[in-house]
Amino acid sequence: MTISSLQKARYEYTPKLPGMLRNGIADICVKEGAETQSVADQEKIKALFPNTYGKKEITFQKGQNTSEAKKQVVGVILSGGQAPGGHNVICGLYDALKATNKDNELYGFKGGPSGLIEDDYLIFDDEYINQYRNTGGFDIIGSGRTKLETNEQFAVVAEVCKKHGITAIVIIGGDDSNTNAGVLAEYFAAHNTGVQVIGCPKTIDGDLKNEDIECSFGFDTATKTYSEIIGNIARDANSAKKYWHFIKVMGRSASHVALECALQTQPNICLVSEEVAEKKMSLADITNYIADAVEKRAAKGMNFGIAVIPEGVVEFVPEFSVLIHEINELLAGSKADEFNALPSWEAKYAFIQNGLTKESMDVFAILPQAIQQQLFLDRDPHGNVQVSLIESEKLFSAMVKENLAARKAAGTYKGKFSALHHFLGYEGRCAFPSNFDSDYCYSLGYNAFMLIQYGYNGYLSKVSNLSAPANEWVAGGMPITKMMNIERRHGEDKPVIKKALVELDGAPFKYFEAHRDEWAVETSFVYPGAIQYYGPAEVCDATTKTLALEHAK
Ligand code: FBP
Repeated sequence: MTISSLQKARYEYTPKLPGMLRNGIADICVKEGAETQSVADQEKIKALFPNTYGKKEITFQKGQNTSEAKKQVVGVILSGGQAPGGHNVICGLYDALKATNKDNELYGFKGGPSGLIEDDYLIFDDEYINQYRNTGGFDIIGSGRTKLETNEQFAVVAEVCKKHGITAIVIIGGDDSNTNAGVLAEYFAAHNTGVQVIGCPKTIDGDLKNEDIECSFGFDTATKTYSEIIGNIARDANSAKKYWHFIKVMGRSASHVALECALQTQPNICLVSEEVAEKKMSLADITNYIADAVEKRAAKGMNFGIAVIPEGVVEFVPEFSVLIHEINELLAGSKADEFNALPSWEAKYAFIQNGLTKESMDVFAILPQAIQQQLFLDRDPHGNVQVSLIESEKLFSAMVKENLAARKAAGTYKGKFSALHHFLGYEGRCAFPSNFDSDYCYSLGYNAFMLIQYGYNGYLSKVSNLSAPANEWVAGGMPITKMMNIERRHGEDKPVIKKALVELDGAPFKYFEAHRDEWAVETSFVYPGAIQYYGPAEVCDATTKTLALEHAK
């Protein structure tokens, strides 16, 4: 296998562990804290998790290891979208497991949760694992989006565990996967399987975050990668001075990624979906907001700029989500076939006009035709509009263009508007993890094994105090049930870990809000450059602005 010189150098990098995990396995002891309660709906969650509810929060400390000496056979899966650092979670887990007892074994189930159901696995050894240290990607065992959530699936998993003598499963995933990890832990406990379950918080979207989990891994590297690219585009814009760049960034629902990139690069515009929803902004409001900035900059001779658009924004525009809902209804069942059989776009348009309410038709009518067609063509297997595929960067630039044409006709705008479009997502999900993510992930994995070794079940590996140097990080675990509340999902009440959206009264948004009017009109771009792996700590170990602002005293 040919490898790059950076890859080779990264193999040699030693990830930094929290101070209390540094003295070797024999010197790690447990401190149990208070019993916990779920963040809401305590009675309901307690009833659903009789065996795993209310357990104590735990922290590791330096001190004599008092865990039981028994052979551990651990299974691990990666679940959902890729996030930089996943390999290091597995490396940390493996190293702690082998350092505890060289006969311990680590099984990697392939392709995500389905690997566990299908019993498709490999057993890690030094030679295999060493090729993945400090590298991006999930290709070490692959990932997948199968949900592990039914009792039938749990029963199969229990059989697979029994067959291999597996004592614990580690699930590396986002809010949904960790919710399911909690449900699986309860199932295992209720059925006396003796198998433990530990979760690790992953997702570049940054929306698995709460008072216990300061951030999910991968967010640091992905946002730094996108910010590098946005900064490079901004510098090109400022050099050529002739284009407005509309840049959509990943983040299926929450806008943490867009906001972090804005804090790093200071673009002229950054939409925040949560604000759009809170202020009930319409497409016209958003268009006007962007066009105002274009006009003001044009008046200063600056016919260029940067607008950052979060991937999920259109779903947060109230009138747009009503439209999507009506379209889903309009094409439900056999009506989709009727629609598809219509011979021309004109005939389809008439069908749509007939089926939508006047309010939704008004919204539909102002969309550029390419977006109108996209809403009816790109549909998921259930026939629903795939909102994440809507090219919102093109939608807003087309609407701004039209708006500016009207302003030109009215004589208020005399500039030139030429737009280019970008979508940043896959560019960052498998980047070489930053030092932060390399260290954080390795620590999460190492810590996950300590939780297993001390017999905990239904816990999320927790590493906190993350804005301080790694030596001061705090390692421990939190019961997953503590993070749960009841939400309505697919018409049913379900216990779930709450997805964290951007808080409009939180420090990162407040900072952005205080500066955005200036950034909109002036050219205040910041060019973060590429992630640095070697060099001064203030460059290489810097956390995200989000984390720094959230932790600022
Ligand atoms: P996870 O929540 O599973 O980590 O995935 C996040 C994400 O990267 C989103 O930002 C994006 O919308 C989605 O995955 C895309 O996933 P896919 O490539 O499977 O369509």
